[in-house]
Amino acid sequence: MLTELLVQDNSITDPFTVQPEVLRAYHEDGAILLKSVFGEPWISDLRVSADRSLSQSDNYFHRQRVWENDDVCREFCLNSSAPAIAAAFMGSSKINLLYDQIFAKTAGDPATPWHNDLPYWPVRNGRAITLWLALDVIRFNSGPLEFVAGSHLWKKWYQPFTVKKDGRQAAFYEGTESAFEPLPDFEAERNKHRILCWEMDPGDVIVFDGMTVHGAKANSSAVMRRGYAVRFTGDGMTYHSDREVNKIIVNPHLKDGQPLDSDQYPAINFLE
Ligand SMILES: O=C(O)CCC(=O)C(=O)O
Repeated sequence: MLTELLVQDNSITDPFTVQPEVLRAYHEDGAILLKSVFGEPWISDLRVSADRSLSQSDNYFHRQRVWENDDVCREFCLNSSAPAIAAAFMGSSKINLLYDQIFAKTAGDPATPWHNDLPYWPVRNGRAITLWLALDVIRFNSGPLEFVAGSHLWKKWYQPFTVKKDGRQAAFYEGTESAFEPLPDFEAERNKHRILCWEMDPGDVIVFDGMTVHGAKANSSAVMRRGYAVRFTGDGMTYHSDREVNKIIVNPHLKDGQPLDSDQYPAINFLE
């Protein structure tokens, strides 16, 4: 197994500027760790939001579209430096918030299966990115994310699947509109790939491309790990309603091919 344990200080000095070497590494690998991006009170406030929203859910593994009913998450998604970071990594002057998602792995929870995200999302024809913010200390034994370096460049739309309440893989979606590729057994073929995996401290962010194959290790520690994922799309992305897949994030007010701008996917503009 090739696991790259990078300890980097990819801190963003100005939210609108990412150092060229950081951007280059992101474009090559499809994922990068940024250290100490967010501090207090974001972390404490988002932990409260995460716990509240997960406790209202019958699914303690994850919860989607939290920002629409939570002021802290709304502020983070729309008015923190998160949108500017997403815009800088995508090279977009206008982005849309697609949705946000809280993830928790309690002690003993299983691995998150390998997948890439864009096949689950009702969007096409542009770039998408996730900012995944650590809300807890995340060590190699407490469910860190893992990424197949460079897999975003393969342009493979892997067959999406449903998950059980603890995040384990359930059935593949059937009857989806798009022709998806069969999902390889990435776990079995780990040593064919360069796998990126980082320990994280609260406030660290992993930025990753919507096409990068990723998963997360099991939480074999005694402590919970929570993460907050915010998904943005870049210039030119349009709506595409594959209603079989992830019904929670489709937008009934949009038609296929339309720009995403809407109450559900708010646009955020940056001066060029
Ligand atoms: O936190 C996890 O276990 C999974 C995260 C993930 O798959 C994602 O953010 O797309």
